[in-house]
Amino acid sequence: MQLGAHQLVLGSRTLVMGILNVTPDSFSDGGLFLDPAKAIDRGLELVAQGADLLDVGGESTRPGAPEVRAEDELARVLPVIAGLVRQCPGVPISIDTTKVAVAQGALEAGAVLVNDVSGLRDPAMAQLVARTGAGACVMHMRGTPKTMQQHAQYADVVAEVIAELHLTIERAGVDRAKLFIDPGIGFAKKLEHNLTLLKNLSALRALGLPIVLGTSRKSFLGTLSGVTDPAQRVAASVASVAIAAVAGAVDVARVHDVAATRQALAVADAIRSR
Ligand code: HH2
Repeated sequence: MQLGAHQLVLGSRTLVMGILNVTPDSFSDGGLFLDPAKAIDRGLELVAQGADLLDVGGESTRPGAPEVRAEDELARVLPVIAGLVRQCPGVPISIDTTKVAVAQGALEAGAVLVNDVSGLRDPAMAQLVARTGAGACVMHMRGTPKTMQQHAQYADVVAEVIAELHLTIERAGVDRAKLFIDPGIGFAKKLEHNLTLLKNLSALRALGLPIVLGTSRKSFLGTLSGVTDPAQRVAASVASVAIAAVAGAVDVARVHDVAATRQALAVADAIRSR
């Protein structure tokens, strides 16, 4: 996939998208990288650990997170994106936002992919992506981060997620050559839904688009493992990605713990390609 000047090779190994949250309140790393210099250093560290892309976000999407004004979100992410584009020009930068103004500012600063957890729901976001030729990740969610857990009701979670992603993509009308899809683990999903989706993730291949998977440090892993501190859920996170990779159901793993994930994926990808 061509993203700006970057050529992403999909399919030969699972790529790793390093998470860079420039927020005071993200569920696992809030406040650690709010200072732009610290965030840029963290981005460089993730690249040194083997991140193929960096996903920069200025607003937490954890359930019930307060909304951030576009100008505040821009003030958080722009210096970080500009710094990373300057210091690691070979690494594509993604902007994790649902706001058109933030996506536009980020693209102008050198980001090449819009990671929108609302799935390009705002027609202006879809138009921005279409007009600029940026890449986009369309994630499945119902409602908003504030309301999503009320919508976690499914008769057949896999079929419904596929059907809703299909509808969203059709409605957005953007170039499929630049699109990723994402099942939205933890977004309008209960434990049972996350597990069923993970077990059947390769069913999403029916949509014919590369798959991004974000399980990293999420609360369902805490429920399963009994580990309450999200930062300590590295083994559980890595296991979930490796299992999906062996099944050939993930193209890009969105993770906080890049080094550990790359180590596991070296094994998982080798097994998958037998
Ligand atoms: N998960 C989060 C945020 N953005 N984007 C995609 N495509 N897929 C995901 O699963 C996903 C996402 C939530 O994780 P995190 O960024 O670590 O936390 P917070 O939203 O609290 O900043």
